[in-house]
Amino acid sequence: MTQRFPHSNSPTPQHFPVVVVGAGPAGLTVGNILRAAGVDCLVLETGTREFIERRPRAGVLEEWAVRGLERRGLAGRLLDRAERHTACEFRFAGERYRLSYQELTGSHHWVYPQHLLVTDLVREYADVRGGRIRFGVRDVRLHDLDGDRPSVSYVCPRSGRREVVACDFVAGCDGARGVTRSSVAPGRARVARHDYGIGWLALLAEAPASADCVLFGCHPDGFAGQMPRSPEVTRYYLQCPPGDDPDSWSHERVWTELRRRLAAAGAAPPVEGRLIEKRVLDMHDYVTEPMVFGRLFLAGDAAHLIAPIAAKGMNLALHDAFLLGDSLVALLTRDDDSGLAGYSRECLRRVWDYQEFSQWLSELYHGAATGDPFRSGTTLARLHRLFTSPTAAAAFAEQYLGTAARH
Ligand code: RFL
Repeated sequence: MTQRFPHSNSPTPQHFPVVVVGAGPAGLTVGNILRAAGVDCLVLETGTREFIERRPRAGVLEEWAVRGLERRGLAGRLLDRAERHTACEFRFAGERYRLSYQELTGSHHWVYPQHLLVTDLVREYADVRGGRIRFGVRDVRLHDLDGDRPSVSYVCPRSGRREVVACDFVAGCDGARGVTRSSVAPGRARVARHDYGIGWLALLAEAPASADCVLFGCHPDGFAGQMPRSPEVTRYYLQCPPGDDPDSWSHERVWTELRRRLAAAGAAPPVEGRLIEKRVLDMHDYVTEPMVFGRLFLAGDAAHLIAPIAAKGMNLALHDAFLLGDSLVALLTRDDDSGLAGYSRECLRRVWDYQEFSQWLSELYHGAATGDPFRSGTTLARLHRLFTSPTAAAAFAEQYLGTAARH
């Protein structure tokens, strides 16, 4: 809950036009946009710089998102180092089916590990654009969000004292486990949730990928996915029961299942390597509506979570951040509030579109493993349709690349 301006034991409360809570892709992009326009802001982050620059997560970026970063001067290193992906491959019923989405949409994906993007964004924000950022903060609290003098307080890791920062706006970019969403008074936000009832064992292997593109294995024993990340590291997913114990997945068991579920005629088996990350994700989504509460603007996973089924979360976080950063600049430098007024509506259109695609794709991945012969039959029909109907393939490609002219 938002709290009254607290008693401060910091010597002089400071003021920033914008306080950004969270230094992930969303928060750092907002911060960079503000700094480029000469707007002062403060980013607060619970992790250390080293920690956020090493945390592996996403890797697939849609082309419009990279163009958005490029337009804001934030894609230099990414465009030098990222890999361009133009196709994906489905494997089912022992066969492989390649879908060249670039041919269908003229658009492609970029593969660039999230922690490298975060590293680039921190460097640009803090070292190049002179933005202020406090790492390792504790117990962040939001105050007076409904007034025109909100503030954010936090415990400083060095002094152990609570510092208070007055501001005009708070950007809540602190991800799924942050505090900004829960600072909204109960009853003011509608949180829509969806639970897939499925777990994914998320793995990172020290090994090159066995194919030049993303692989989706739709197998009666469960989904398996391969997502190239870099020449040395590959991400894999294996469907498992939600809440499964990652330790029950030995090295041998993981590679046996990956080989089995990704097997197809003429396909090379996955390249075995040391597993450097192994954790179970319980697949679920949520959407918070609206995304604005007084002077608090939520962005990215703080507002909406999308299971990594269609690799959409970081793309949505960037979409929100572009809109929020540009709208705050318009208001603070030109007194134009039109962007902020439409912020929530504009973000949510793409959010719901991507959530719907994710649900649709989930059935494609997991339907064959339900044990229900009816759902197995319809899943197989859906898969075949992608490779027999150019219209169905084009619709898939448009949604997978996020290229619809309007959401
Ligand atoms: P983040 O990245 O979680 O950043 C939030 C930051 O806030 C900090 N924080 C706080 N700071 C201050 N005060 C507090 N109280 C705080 N609490 C937390 C955190 O330390 C962190 O630094 O949110 P953001 O910026 O909204 O970005 C969202 C993306 O990180 C997320 O959607 C993606 O990682 C999702 N995702 C994928 N998205 C894609 O677009 N393409 C992909 O290929 C893709 N693969 C994935 C994924 C997510 C995965 N996991 C971890 C569920 C693969 C996986 C395995």
